[in-house]
Amino acid sequence: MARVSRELRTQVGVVGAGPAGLVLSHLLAARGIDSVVLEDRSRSYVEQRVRAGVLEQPTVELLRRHGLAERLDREALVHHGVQIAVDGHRHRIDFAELTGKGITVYGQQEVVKDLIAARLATGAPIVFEVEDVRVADALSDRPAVEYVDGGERVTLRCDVVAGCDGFHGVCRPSIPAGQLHVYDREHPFAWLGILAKAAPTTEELIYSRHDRGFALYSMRSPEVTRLYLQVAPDEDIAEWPDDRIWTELATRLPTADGFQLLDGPVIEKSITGMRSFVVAPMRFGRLVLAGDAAHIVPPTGAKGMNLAIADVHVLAGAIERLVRSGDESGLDGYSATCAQRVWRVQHFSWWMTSMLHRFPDHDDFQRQLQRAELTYVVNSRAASTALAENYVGLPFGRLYPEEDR
Ligand code: RFL
Ligand code: PHB
Repeated sequence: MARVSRELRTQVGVVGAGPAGLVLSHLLAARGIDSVVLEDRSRSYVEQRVRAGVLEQPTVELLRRHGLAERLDREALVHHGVQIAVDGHRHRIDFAELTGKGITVYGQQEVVKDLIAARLATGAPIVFEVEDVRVADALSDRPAVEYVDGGERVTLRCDVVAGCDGFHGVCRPSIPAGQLHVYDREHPFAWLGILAKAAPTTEELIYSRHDRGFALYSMRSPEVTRLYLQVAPDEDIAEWPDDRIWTELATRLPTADGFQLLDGPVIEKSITGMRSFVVAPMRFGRLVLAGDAAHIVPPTGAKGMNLAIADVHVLAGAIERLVRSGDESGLDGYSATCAQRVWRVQHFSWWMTSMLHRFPDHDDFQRQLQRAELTYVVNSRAASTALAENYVGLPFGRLYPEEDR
């Protein structure tokens, strides 16, 4: 049992040391605003957690502007296009030509490592392995995060609590039922992802539509490949020994132009369900939600981490206004400003998902429609440009400033 004890004070209590919470803490520090980041896992756990790999250009530019991209600029892979395979035929979407931009392939855990190291180097706090985290007094102007640290109960009193604790965190559920509108859709498949010690045999990602289901070829470095297979939503990972995974990938990925898969030892293996989820508003009094705590997209558009960072870009400005001059207008507008991008990205992620996966309830008619759409997208310059523009990332900030709603 925790002893009753300390009360601490900061300007912003940040719950969660994922991309949203860590980037927020840096954006606040750059504005001279203090924060404490609270994380319920250990440092090594969050630094090892394998997840996203694709950074949009606006994400990379933001990290660079804040001096957080030094290792990224040395080690990351910059891609100028993406490949889409339709039934064994490969097409290239040329981002550079269509948008003048590109994407950066750099593991989320590498971003997290860099953000943690940079914050700790300045002496700013991240408290790992906190327990029993709760949000208190969200409707007052002195909200708090209560938690247990090393057996001691702490009350962290703040001006704002930022709920950056992901989909399974405690901040969103601490908002009373009825205050949030929930939009939720589960998709009828999951992704089985592996990291393999095998040199990538192509320079760009390949998204592959195949009658047996979707497959994705990605990478992390010149030595490590990242691969995904569409599987059933309730798939048991024990049913997928490595040789079954390689056989399935070797069926779904090869293309008529000779692309071949190179296998190697599997270093990591996991299954992720696919969901589209949004809550609105992303605020309850002085508790604000950002990133996966407020919304989830299926990973087909490679958007989740980028969207989390776009949220906190807006949030940092809103918090600055509040703490500098007591002006709540930024917080008042936060959810509506984010909603435009959230729904744009939801649509893009759903669209990519719907074009590329095998749907268990689709009949031949729907399969032909799906093929027709994908074939159009890869052959039409206008449609390819729409895909490319969304994939490389729409500029941060309010998406459509003239749409005043
Ligand atoms: P995170 O990363 O989940 O971080 C939340 C943090 O909060 C901690 N936490 C708590 N801390 C304190 N108290 C509590 N009670 C807490 N409960 C939880 C957690 O331990 C964690 O450290 O959320 P954040 O920061 O919003 O970031 C979101 C991204 O992680 C997520 O959207 C992406 O990983 C999604 N995603 C992708 N995004 C991209 O932009 N590009 C991609 O290529 C991409 N690929 C992917 C993905 C996600 C995947 N999976 C595994 C879901 C591929 C996959 C397979
Ligand atoms: C990844 O490299 O992990 C990755 C790439 C593209 C996606 C999702 C994940 O759409």
